[in-house]
Amino acid sequence: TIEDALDGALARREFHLEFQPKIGSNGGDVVGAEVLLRWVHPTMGFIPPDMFIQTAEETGYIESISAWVLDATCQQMRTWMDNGVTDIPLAINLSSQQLQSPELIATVTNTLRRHNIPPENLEIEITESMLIDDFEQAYQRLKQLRDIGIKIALDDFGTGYSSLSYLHKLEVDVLKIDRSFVGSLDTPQSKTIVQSIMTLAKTLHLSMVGEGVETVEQAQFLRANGCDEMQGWLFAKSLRAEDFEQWIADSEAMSTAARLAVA
Ligand code: G
Ligand code: G
Ligand code: MN
Repeated sequence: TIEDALDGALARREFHLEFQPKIGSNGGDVVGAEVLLRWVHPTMGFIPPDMFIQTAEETGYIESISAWVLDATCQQMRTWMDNGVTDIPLAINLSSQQLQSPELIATVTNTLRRHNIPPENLEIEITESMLIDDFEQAYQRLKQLRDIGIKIALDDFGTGYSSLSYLHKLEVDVLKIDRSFVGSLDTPQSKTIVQSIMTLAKTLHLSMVGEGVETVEQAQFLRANGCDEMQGWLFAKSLRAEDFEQWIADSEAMSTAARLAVA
């Protein structure tokens, strides 16, 4: 069903992007946003990425969908810069197939150039599982992206293989600590794990993002332990472009408790 529905979905404009703000732990500035792909099918309604990304990879539709995500992201950045809305960097999620695609570097370079976006404004999120199949290949691709000036974030950190040798060799810029740890911060065990990951990140001079922050207590714990940035429903859900603009413009958009936690 998904496979049939994907056929022509892009041309029928069934996809849109949403943006989830990343908040600086000290001061509460909006320091970036993650771009999340959304698919609203005319009869089936909202279909989350977890339900179609794999099928899109298996059927080859991922190629055009990913190119669209990258293009629409850069176009949105250009619009926001031109209109003085914001010049924060945007982070896109990459699928494992894209990382293996020989065209990745050219596509990224051309898209950035077409929209006149500095490479520093684009961040790419990858997961550890994407490195398993062909590490050497992935390593070379990521190195090329970094050489261009694009930042690389390791997403869902702690859930995959969390191999220290990968971390050592890869030279990523950002570690995103998985929301399963943040969500269970009420246990001493989780606290210790999160603290250990943050120590690791600090030692390796990586920037840390806490994902899935939902409560003031979680935000306070992350901040007290040196986590640089946070993302989660405590601050904002993912928002459509026009809602994101409103959210940015409205200094009261975050709850008082959320603002105090990062003040
Ligand atoms: O917020 P959400 O439920 O949409 O995210 C579910 C998963 O889908 C996350 O792991 C996220 O990384 C992934 N995802 C979201 N947008 C994209 C995208 O544009 N491309 C790829 N490959 N994955 C995405
Ligand atoms: O795997 P990745 O980190 O790219 O996935 C992002 C996913 O996390 C998206 O599905 C997004 O909607 C979801 N998300 C973002 N903030 C929160 C949060 O505070 N709580 C929960 N439960 N999910 C969140
Ligand atoms: Mn992500």
